[in-house]
Amino acid sequence: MQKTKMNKISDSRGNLVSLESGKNIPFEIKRIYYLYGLNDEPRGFHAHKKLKQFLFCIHGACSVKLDNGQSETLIHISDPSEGIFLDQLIWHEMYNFSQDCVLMVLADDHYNESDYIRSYDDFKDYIIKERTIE
Ligand code: T46
Repeated sequence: MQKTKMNKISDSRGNLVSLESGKNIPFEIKRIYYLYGLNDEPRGFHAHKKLKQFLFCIHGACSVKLDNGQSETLIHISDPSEGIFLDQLIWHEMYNFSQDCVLMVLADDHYNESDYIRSYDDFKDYIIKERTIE
């Protein structure tokens, strides 16, 4: 649960980062959404049962807490060429947004509310059940 550095193509005009399904993004991208105009209210506080995502802070900065049910990782993200892979079944919380923060998220599926686990207790129960089945 760490940041991934993407290849940055830089020249005198600035920087370019290319994101490609199945190459530096380990899934087929079906949806892109972005968050901006954020304030001091934290977001997230859920996990996804199946959805895989890649999160980029393409402007400004924020902090992301990731929790796989066994350990927590706190990541500060402010470099547009760095992304965070949000695998399925990772509880995530985002906060400390700078005023100019723009979070762009690539997802491997369309929006589906039934894929969300929005209670931490339910998340813990769910991963215990998943691990018992494996
Ligand atoms: C995630 C983190 C990183 C839609 O209608 N379509 C969409 O594609 C999305 C992402 C959300 N929505 C609706 C669902 C809610 O009624 O927009 C509303 C706000 O969503 P939510 O409270 O889930 O927002 P965040 O910032 O807590 O979480 C979002 C994503 O929902 C989530 O998948 O992983 O960003």
